[in-house]
Amino acid sequence: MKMTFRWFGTGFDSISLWQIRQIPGVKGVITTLYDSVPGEAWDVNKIRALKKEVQDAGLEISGIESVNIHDDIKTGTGRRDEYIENYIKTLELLGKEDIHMVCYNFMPVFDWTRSDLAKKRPDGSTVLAYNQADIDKINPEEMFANLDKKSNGFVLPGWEPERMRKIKQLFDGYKNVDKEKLFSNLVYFLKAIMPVCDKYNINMAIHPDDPAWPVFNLPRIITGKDQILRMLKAVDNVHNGITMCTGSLGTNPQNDLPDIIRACKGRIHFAHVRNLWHEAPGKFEEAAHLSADGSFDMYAIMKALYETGFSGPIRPDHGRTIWGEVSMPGYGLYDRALGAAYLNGLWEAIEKSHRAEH
Ligand code: CS2
Ligand code: MN
Repeated sequence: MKMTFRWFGTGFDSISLWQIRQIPGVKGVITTLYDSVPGEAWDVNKIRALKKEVQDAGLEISGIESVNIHDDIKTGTGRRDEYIENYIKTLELLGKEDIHMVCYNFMPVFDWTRSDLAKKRPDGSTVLAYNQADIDKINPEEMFANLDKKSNGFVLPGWEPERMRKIKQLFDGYKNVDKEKLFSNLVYFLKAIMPVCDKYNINMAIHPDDPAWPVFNLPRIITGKDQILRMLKAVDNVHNGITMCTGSLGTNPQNDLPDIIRACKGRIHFAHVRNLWHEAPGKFEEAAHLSADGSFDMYAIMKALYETGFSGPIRPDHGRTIWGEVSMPGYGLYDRALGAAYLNGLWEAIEKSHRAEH
């Protein structure tokens, strides 16, 4: 594995590259052109400038999170081919700049959903949390307004205000799109982009749905082991892979995370490793990365990654807000740096005990 850190770019992130460079073991960043609009082809000069900025700071771009997908591709309208063409152009530019991993998601309308961005824990830290009962009481506009108020002034990934202003129209587009339709639109998209991925050796890494069940009656298709294996098989090319996001798949306690890792051997191109604490069905909060702080066995997760030969970028995921930091919720420096150090520690121990045994 290669330890990395998510960075939204100068002007969008409260953290700078020099801070990231000082986290032990972090070699690269996972970044994006944060102000790019889904559906548009990226600008080569902006990609090059980003790459230079990262390299000048002594780091590398280890992958892109995300190149977002236009809703017309997800719903399969007459314009999808045009947007897919643009996506292919972007992939081509990234490949030429020696960037070989792209994370994306296929969630309708919005990315991850939470009911609270700053739930207070007994130690005074705050975390992102989800309670289905709270979500059931509100509509998507209200949820967006609540989240926006608590975002500390940062644009949340996947919750760009321009898109959210069109939320009704976006929902309308999904009226006739059920799970099967969404799945076949994903397969259509993947088949169309595989040739450029083959040519430039780009690993596509779909991010699981978060939470791993339908929200606001919108279909969700990347929710567990069977669904993932079906997707991998439908386009059986090594460049069609996944982001193993423990925090997203783990929202459903039925998902056995180490088992999913083993089942997807060779097709995991990126890993988001974080912990959650399950309070009750449909009610969870994000925890520190440490196993003892949440519901997951982080050692078993890292061991499964190690034993399946995972060699891609990995990053700590959402962290708690601690020590008075003000940042994009989930994306502060302190707790994610603690997370990276902890994951590095687990990995070192697993690696050394394997070597001693063999
Ligand atoms: C991320 C997602 O913050 C998060 O939860 O893991 O927003 C992720 O970047 C996207 O779903 C990938 O497209
Ligand atoms: Mn994730």
